[in-house]
Amino acid sequence: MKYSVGLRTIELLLGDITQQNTDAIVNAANKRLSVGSGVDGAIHKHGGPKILEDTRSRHPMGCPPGDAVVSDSGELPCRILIHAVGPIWHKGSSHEAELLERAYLRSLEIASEHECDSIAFPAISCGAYAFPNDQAADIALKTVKTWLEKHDRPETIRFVLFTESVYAEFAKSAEKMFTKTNSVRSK
Ligand code: AR6
Repeated sequence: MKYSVGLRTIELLLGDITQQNTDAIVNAANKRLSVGSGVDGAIHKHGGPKILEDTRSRHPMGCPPGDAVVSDSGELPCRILIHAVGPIWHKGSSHEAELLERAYLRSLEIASEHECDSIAFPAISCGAYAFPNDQAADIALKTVKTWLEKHDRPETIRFVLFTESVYAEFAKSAEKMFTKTNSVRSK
C-alpha cells in the first residue's frame, strides 16, 4: 500500500529489508551495536563484516535506546545504514512510546543530514523487544507522517514488514490515519 503526505509517499511492503534499494536502510539494533538476531542478524549477514567493523570504530560506546547512528552499508544495496535502537517493552512503564518515537525521529534526522531521498524502516521493537505491535505501528506511522508534514526529505518512507501479522497491524494503523483519498493500492 502507498499513502501520500503532500508530494511525499509512505509505503507498506511485506518483504525483506536487506533487498531494498532505498538510499538508507534502518536496522533495529541493540544498545551495544553488537550483532543480534532478527533484522539485525539479517543485515549483518547480507551486508558482510565491514558493517560491524565500521560501526565499532565509529561508535565504540554503542547507542542508547531512543537514538540512532550511521555506519557504512557494506554489501547492502543502500548508500547508508542507520542503526536505530528501540526500547525493550516493560509493560509501558519505562517511557517506551517516547523512546520508540525518538528512534524513528533520529533515523529521519540522520537520513536527512545525508540527503537521502528514500529510507526503509523495519518494525522497530516489534520482535525480540516485544513492543505491542498495534501500538508500535501507530507510533511509527504517526511519527513519519508528522515528519513529512514538516520536512522535504526523504521523499519516500518505506516500512518493510517481515510477517503477515506485523504488516496487518501497520495496514490497520494506516487505514485509521490516512483518508481514503490519499491511499493508493500499489501494484
Ligand atoms: N526484513 C525486515 N524485517 C525483519 C527481517 C528482515 N530481513 N527480519 C526480521 N524482521 P527484531 P527488535 C522483523 O527482533 O524487536 C536483535 O537481536 C521482525 O519480524 O529484529 O527491535 C537486536 O540485536 C520484527 O517484526 O528487532 C536487538 O537485540 C521486526 O523485524 C533486538 O533484536 C523487529 O524485530 C532488537 O529487537
